[in-house]
Amino acid sequence: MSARPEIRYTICRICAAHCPLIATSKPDGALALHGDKDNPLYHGFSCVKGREIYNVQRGESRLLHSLRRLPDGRFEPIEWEAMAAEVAERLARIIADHGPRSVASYIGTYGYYSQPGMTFLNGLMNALGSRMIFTSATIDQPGRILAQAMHGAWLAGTPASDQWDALLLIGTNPVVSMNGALGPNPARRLRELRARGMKMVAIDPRLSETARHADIALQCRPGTDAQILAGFARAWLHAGLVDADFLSQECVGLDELQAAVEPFSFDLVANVAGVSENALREAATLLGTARVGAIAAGTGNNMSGQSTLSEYLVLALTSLRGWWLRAGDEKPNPGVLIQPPPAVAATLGPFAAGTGEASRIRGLQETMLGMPTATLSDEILTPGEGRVRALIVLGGNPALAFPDQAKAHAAMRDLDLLIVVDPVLSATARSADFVFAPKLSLEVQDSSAIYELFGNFGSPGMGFERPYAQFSQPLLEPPAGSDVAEDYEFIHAIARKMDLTLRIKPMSMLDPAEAERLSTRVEPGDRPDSDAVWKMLLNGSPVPYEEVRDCTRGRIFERPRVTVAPRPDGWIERLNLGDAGGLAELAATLNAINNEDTERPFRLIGRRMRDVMNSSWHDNPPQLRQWAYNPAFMNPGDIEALSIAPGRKVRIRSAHGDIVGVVQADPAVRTGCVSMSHCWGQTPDQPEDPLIDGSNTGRLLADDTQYDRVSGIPLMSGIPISLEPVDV
Ligand SMILES: Nc1nc2c(c(=O)[nH]1)N[C@H]1C(S)=C(S)[C@@H](COP(=O)(O)OP(=O)(O)OC[C@H]3O[C@@H](n4cnc5c(=O)[nH]c(N)nc54)[C@H](O)[C@@H]3O)O[C@H]1N2
Ligand SMILES: Nc1nc2c(c(=O)[nH]1)N[C@H]1C(S)=C(S)[C@@H](COP(=O)(O)OP(=O)(O)OC[C@H]3O[C@@H](n4cnc5c(=O)[nH]c(N)nc54)[C@H](O)[C@@H]3O)O[C@H]1N2
Ligand code: SF4
Ligand SMILES: [Mo]
Repeated sequence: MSARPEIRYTICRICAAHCPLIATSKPDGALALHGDKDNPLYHGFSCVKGREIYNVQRGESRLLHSLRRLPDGRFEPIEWEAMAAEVAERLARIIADHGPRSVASYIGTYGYYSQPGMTFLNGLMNALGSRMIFTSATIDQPGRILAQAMHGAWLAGTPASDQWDALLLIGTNPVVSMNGALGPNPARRLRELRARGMKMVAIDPRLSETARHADIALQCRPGTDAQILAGFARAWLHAGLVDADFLSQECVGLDELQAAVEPFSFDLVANVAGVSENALREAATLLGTARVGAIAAGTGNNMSGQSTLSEYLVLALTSLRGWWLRAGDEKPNPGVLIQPPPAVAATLGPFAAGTGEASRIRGLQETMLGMPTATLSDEILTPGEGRVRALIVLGGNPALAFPDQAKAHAAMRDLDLLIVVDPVLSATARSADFVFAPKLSLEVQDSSAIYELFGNFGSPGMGFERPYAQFSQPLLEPPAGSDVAEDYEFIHAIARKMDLTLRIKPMSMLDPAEAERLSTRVEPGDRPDSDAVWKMLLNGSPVPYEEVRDCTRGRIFERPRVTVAPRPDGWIERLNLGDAGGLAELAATLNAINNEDTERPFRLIGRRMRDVMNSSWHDNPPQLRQWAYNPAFMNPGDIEALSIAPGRKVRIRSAHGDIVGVVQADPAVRTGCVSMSHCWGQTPDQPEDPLIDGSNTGRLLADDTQYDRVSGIPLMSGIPISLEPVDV
């Protein structure tokens, strides 16, 4: 019998879905990766980004050593523990001179997907006494979490997708982005649900890969989601298509909501949003007559000027229909690695979104999501007490990702100390004083816990709808001759040199007393291995860590059934449909109805591209087969009217800046819109070839002119622009 290649299992942590992958060794020792057909939730799903992780992790751009900047600007390799000692010394000096607030951290995409690193970095910031913790969440979909402060959070959560008669998707394209609503294999789930009779309405200026399966697709003008949702609320209230029992028992503020949505007749909304009155009416009826349904939104509505407002209306509409799990319903996932909120039919909140630390910028403040990231550049560049002087970046790339790219790049350069944890010399790392080269996913332990956690944030169809979990063990040693360690080891080495004790909290969202009880002290002299760290992160997990650790192939766990309990007697909190701030913001949209900009007649809208994740690994050929840059997708009619040939370059100008893009015809894009992905291009000090590097749309965005009053997320989609052909 010939030897069969050994089959092993891992997890892709490129995006939220954390797909299980099967790894087999090729004769040359390389790993071939593919999806797991027998997996009960993913059913073999994987994408090219995941199947390429071996190649990118073993690719030429990977850093095999940490780097220190020399006085002449060049980098030299440095042994990582020695680097941690130098970093510690410089941080101590900065704190002595400027106070703890002068030290900030920024956690980007791979900070979230490297939970040991993120938790240790948060622990270090707490130990230093700085609340200047920034994450990508406040330039992403911050309203999704922060609107719950205004509306309240329904503890029992949302019904599972097999219950839905209808789904409303707003500004999200889960089939490509895995952004929730349809679980970990969205295309398949959508097919199954539609075969069962589920109807779908999509609101998106582009007929996206998901929206094209909708029964009704509302290809709206960007930035008109709140008006459309207000129109739905009005229609439901007029027609009595609301859950009157739920409203009377669980909600307050109905009269205020009713008054606030009254001006939003479909006649007016059709005009504002540029969609047909008939389609709006049909969509409202389809959704309003569904017994159980779900509403999920994404970056589209959050980035187009109505983040908290549109998400507040998502919650209000969900409550009008009573689309929450109710007493007696079974909770689909009682939890494996993550403690779910208590299964009771009751409301937590409303509560204050702000949580303490004031930003020095634009009167904004810290929220549950940390400090407002769109203020970080100004926190660095603006002189005065508390100015940020040192920044630790974990798995993020501000120089390509932040709105107002030129300012963000200048801010990175202005810091006294920039430390970047990144496997490549990213656009941001090029400005760093120290770059730490981490171990990568195939070389470390990992788990499905983060996707399970995302399922507890109150958005339907996010996370696992069954008690599923997977744990992965390292499949590879780091490359020969490398000097790498895990993100958390580096952060802990800094703490050790500064003689700081770190408190490591579990990943679950817990009340403060419980979080304190389940947190672990890591002393300077400790050397926790990865196993010990995961045990800390999963402390208090519904299934004990030891039972899950060996489950390297994802599976569904036997868990006792959990039924939602009725609201306990004396519980006073109720969902608030009448938040004054939110409704005032809705009223203000009535004044902004004729915002035509004749100088800038087009609107730049955001999108994600299937084969790349934000700025990561744009140098891997199999991921660039379809697009090696980020085209400016436009409706063919617009291209013809402008007499630009597809494939030609155009100068794209906003009120803030300009870039050159490459035009690509796409009939799915609404007339008047230019659909372009983010995190491409170069920093402003480098030449940028749009056909090779792509174009950085962040250069077109201002971070300080139009922004959300709660999270500070600036206008990042629906940007007024002009287009002009570029002569070669
Ligand atoms: N104009 C515009 N701007 C946008 C957006 C938009 O739609 N339009 N979207 C915004 C959104 S939603 C987001 S989330 C942000 C993204 O903002 P960021 O998270 O700051 O940007 P990323 O490109 O995701 O940065 C990921 C970094 O992690 C590194 N990395 C990859 N693998 C690993 C790993 O295993 N470990 C570590 N430590 N690092 C790793 C990559 O090399 C890369 O440098 O961009 C925002 N910016
Ligand atoms: N392949 C891939 N997957 C990714 C990423 C990636 O870069 N590549 N990035 C990851 C990240 S960081 C995030 S945050 C998630 C985001 O996940 P999603 O929110 O699903 O992001 P997109 O796929 O860009 O879908 C946003 C949709 O909003 C539409 N849109 C733009 N403006 C408006 C508007 O004003 N109103 C409405 N209603 N729609 C609008 C766009 O046309 C687009 O189809 O995806 C993640 N997944
Ligand atoms: S969908 Fe996301 S997690 Fe799954 S293989 Fe692709 S990049 Fe990896
Ligand atoms: Mo994001």
